[in-house]
Amino acid sequence: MPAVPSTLELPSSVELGLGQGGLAVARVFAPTGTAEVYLRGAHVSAWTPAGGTPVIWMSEQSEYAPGVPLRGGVPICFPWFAAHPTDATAPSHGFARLADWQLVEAREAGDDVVLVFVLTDTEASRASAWPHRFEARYTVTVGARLTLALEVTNRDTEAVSFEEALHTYLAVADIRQTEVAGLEGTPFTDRLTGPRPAESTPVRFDAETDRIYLNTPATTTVTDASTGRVITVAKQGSASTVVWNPWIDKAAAMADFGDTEYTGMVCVETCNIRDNTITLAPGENHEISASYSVA
Ligand code: TA6
Repeated sequence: MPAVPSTLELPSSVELGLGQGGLAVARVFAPTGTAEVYLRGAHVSAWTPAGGTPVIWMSEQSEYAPGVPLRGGVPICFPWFAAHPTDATAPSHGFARLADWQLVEAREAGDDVVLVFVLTDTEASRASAWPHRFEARYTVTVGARLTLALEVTNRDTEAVSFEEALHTYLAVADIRQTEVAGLEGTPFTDRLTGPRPAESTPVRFDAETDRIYLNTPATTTVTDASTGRVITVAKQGSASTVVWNPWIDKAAAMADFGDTEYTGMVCVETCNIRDNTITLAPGENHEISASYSVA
């Protein structure tokens, strides 16, 4: 399937080219911000608001090879989150981030640029651990804000359930001076130590942190005390949030993650996972979205 329909007209603010590893990439030059999106996984790998510094983080060690997800940016986790519950051979975080999405629309909207990517079921996906007919439509709006919206439609003749996450890696100057606020009062599951009671203070980082918050619509803020930058993550259609930093040992254990890179990133993930799994009747659709802004 061609990654871009030959009939697609691109505005002058959008260029299609080859990125790292020879992978197809769409580069966006809006007056209010720039961005890059690899067609592999419809993977946002960069977003910088005009006059600002990069907000999306990518590892210097990321691989750009078939079958290997990019490390950093905004991986789309679909139709399951983390390990598949029953199939140990299934890829972590689902197959969507490993698939080639099709760029079907590129247009200017005021000072913003809008890209729309589509992924539908394939013979490979139907043979996977999730044998369903679906359409996923991902709208990336680039400007002074970055807005990501994933709409999934059940194209099957039976009800379908799935997990989803916009697994966003945000750039910070120093994780040890960073806090994530907005989840106070919400209990969570620490993937390392199990269910934990709600905390009354923002999340701070002094060790590997991997927290799943369920049943929360909360907007979160990432405050980087060393630069004073505040990134706001506002979400719609999402009941779960994951906060992750691998810290020292896990960073060292990942070949596509530099040993000291953990200090420069934090994942704030906009999800519907675990108890917040989505179920759609035939023909039904659901949209999850996240909007990032910087002050
Ligand atoms: O979102 C947190 C998490 O589930 C962590 O446990 C860690 O595995 C991370 O995702 C990255 O997963 P990946 O499959 O991209 O290496």
